[in-house]
Amino acid sequence: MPITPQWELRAEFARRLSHMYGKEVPAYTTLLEVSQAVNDAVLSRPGSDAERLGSIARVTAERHGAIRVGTPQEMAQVARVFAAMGMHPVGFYDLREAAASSVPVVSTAFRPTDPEELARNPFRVFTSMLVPADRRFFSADLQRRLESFLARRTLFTTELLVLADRASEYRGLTSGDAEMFLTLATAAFKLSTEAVDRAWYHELEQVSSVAADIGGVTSTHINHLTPRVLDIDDLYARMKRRSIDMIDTIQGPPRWAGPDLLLRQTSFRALAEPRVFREADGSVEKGSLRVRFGEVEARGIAATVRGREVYDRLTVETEQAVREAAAAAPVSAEVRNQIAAELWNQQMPATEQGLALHDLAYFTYTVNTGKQPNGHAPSRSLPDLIDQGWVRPEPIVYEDFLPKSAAGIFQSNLTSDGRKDTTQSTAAVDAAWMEGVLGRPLHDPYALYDGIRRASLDRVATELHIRGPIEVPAPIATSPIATQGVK
Ligand code: OOG
Ligand code: NI
Repeated sequence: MPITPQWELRAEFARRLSHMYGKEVPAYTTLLEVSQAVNDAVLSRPGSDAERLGSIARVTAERHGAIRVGTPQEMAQVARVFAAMGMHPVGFYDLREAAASSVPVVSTAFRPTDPEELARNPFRVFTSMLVPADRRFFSADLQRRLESFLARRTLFTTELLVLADRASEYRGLTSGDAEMFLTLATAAFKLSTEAVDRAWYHELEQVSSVAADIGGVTSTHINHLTPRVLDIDDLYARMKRRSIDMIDTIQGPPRWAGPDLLLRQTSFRALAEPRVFREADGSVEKGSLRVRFGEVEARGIAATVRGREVYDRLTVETEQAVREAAAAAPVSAEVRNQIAAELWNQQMPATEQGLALHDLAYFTYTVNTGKQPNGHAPSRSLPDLIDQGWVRPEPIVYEDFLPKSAAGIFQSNLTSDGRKDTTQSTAAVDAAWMEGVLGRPLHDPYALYDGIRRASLDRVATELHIRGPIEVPAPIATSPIATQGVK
């Protein structure tokens, strides 16, 4: 019987979610149209090397989703549903720390990890789970009531989970099973029409609107779906011209002289959506909630641990310089970008060659066939091989997220700041704990990028007859995920 492979399940799931979300949130459809126009415009620029960071077929279909769940059991079930489609947990993000307002969640992202799978369809889902045990947000009494509310709900049917496990075991499903799996999986993320208990929702909203969105209702839903664009500054300008209420800034690196690095994101305000509420007297009333929004992103080259350190330092320096400038005059988004770009232009090499040479970003390497041996044998040092022109770098796309930007996205769309009592103890929740919840390996993003680079260097060593492994510069620190969770 013909088998629908996992990547086709993933691509079709992304298509169906996109279709469903477009019907639920019409502004998303506008965003897709504008994104497409931006990408077409970039590709038609003379000498465009836009496809250096992914084929246009990949980029056009590329989305990330965001979902939020309440309990370790729900997180473990989500992991089974995504594993069916070849999406595995990568990275640990502690939004409780990264956000200034009340965001009581920790997160990971489910995504393909192999380069071939990413090229087929890179769909990824940023997945957050509540931490009701964290006393900075929840009292013991509220924790107990929240956990018992969550324990009574079922997000994923047994039928869906059985099909998911079957897909993982056989690396795909027969066409009948595939259709059923996709129908059930998509439906699990549809906005529910069930009545929301007004008092309960409101009580949680006092603590955090994210807590209310997750634990105030008996189902889950896709929070946003994000297309990828090749020029996010152009997209931002076009959306503003259409009078769409965008957040103030593009988060992440600035527009600067060098190539796109990591991730730049921006979003527009949550839209009020009609929902039904159950009142204290048992009556049912119509109302609305503003929890979902639109987001768009531009992806750049993955940074190494060293590059990430420079990025984090530049982010801090930018904040400081913006604060200083703001003391004299209000700082517009444009001025903010100028301040950041100036720092970047001073401190970050502005070419792929420079980023590779200083081990700031990840590349795969191929033998430079134009290179004439000049009497010297190629050395085993990667910087020497780059510097002497033996190898050519090809960028590896950043496939993950940035906790500060994620916190900014959460925050910019909250209906209230909520409460956070920083004098209370935190719940000890880290990457190792998350791995236990998931019941499967939690991948370290740096290790994945490193593995892709290493495989290419091993091929180069064979071709150039270099004995022993090619040496990359020693990292200056261990990977952040191994120590304190991805910062
Ligand atoms: C997730 C926010 C993070 C991103 O792109 O950084 C995110 C959420 O709002 O649930 O999606
Ligand atoms: Ni997002």
